[in-house]
Amino acid sequence: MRPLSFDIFCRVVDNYGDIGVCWRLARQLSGMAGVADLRLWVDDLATFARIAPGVRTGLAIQHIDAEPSQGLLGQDRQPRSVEIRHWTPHAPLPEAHDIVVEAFACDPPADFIESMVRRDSLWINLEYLSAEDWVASCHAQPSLQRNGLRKAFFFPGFTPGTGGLLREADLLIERDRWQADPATRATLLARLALPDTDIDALVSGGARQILLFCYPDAPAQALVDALNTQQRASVMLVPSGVCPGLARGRHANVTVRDIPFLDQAGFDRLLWTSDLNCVRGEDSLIRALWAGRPLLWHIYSQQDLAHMTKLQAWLDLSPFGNPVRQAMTCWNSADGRGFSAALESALHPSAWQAWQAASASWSQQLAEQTDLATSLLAFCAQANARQKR
Ligand code: TRH
Repeated sequence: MRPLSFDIFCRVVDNYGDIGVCWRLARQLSGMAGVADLRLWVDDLATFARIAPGVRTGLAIQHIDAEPSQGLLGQDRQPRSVEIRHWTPHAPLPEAHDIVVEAFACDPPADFIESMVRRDSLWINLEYLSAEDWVASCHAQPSLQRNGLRKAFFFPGFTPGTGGLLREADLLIERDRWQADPATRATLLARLALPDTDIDALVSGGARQILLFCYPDAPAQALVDALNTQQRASVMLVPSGVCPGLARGRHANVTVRDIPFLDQAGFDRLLWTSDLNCVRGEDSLIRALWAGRPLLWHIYSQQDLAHMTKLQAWLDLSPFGNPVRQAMTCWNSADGRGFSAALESALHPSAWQAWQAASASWSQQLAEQTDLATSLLAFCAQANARQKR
């Protein structure tokens, strides 16, 4: 079968999740044997550059390294690059590729759709992540288009019958190798420009490393309060600009520090070295699951509390015990008092051990599912083969 070429369209609505998911998908697909050319169209290069520092904001077309993470990855990496197109109203539009992925219903330009008709491209709408039951029944369903184009909805998901989760080949092996080498952690912490006292506390003083990546309404002070009930000190790492209402510096036994944004590979490594990962949205949740460490999810809020139904569906699938579920429900309801009490219970030594074990085994279990990029490529290859018959 001939390799397939891809266009991926990404509109940054807000935050980093739209480009986070598309960049990860583009990088993974571009390294796969069944994929020929790949273009990633992005309307907001400034946001993209925060998670991929190689991106230049003034360029209409550029090729950037798919796996940068300066100094943190092994030397045996083959450099791979991805073609980035700045998607503006006047961007020149080449002929469409075999497969056109629009992320989160972002609407490719009308002239480009005409080119898709000429090419008979397969049109994929990559949907948002949800653990709700209905996802499997809607996944991969065709949607007939008046212009004759074949279009399908592709849903990521946690269960068989969905498109799966983004996970690079050998990610967990790489994670285990990284976690087994303490020197790598020290290199990463040094890159965050933390004071030596914090690095010592984390590397040799037994302090708990907490990553705090949440939306502004998370009861972050209650997290600090709960950690302060513990004998073990904590160092909380907060990506710059996140949770501006939380004072930086010492809060008794908890130290809160700003850290710079990392590229995605560096961010993964930060998750792999933290004891508790507070993550948000869509992509950082999945990466924290692959870290196999305790996590607190701050879900992206939606109208009419639709996000609480999504959160419950995900908690129902999870192997977590009651205090953890309760903590996550309160974290997402801005219920600081309820959150502190639940988290204190979840940090009790036996509950903490159970949380750690459940996190590690869920990660392993989810990794048995086919990953999203592999499922997507297989789906596209099959659809194209059927079309040719
Ligand atoms: O930034 P987010 O809140 O994005 C959100 C969600 O995706 C939400 O579902 C969506 O509707 C909305 O955007 C439009 O959280 P998320 O999804 O975790 O994306 C963050 C991305 O940023 C992820 O790819 C990880 C990356 N990242 C880095 O690469 N380096 C960093 O230092 C940090 C903090 C994040």
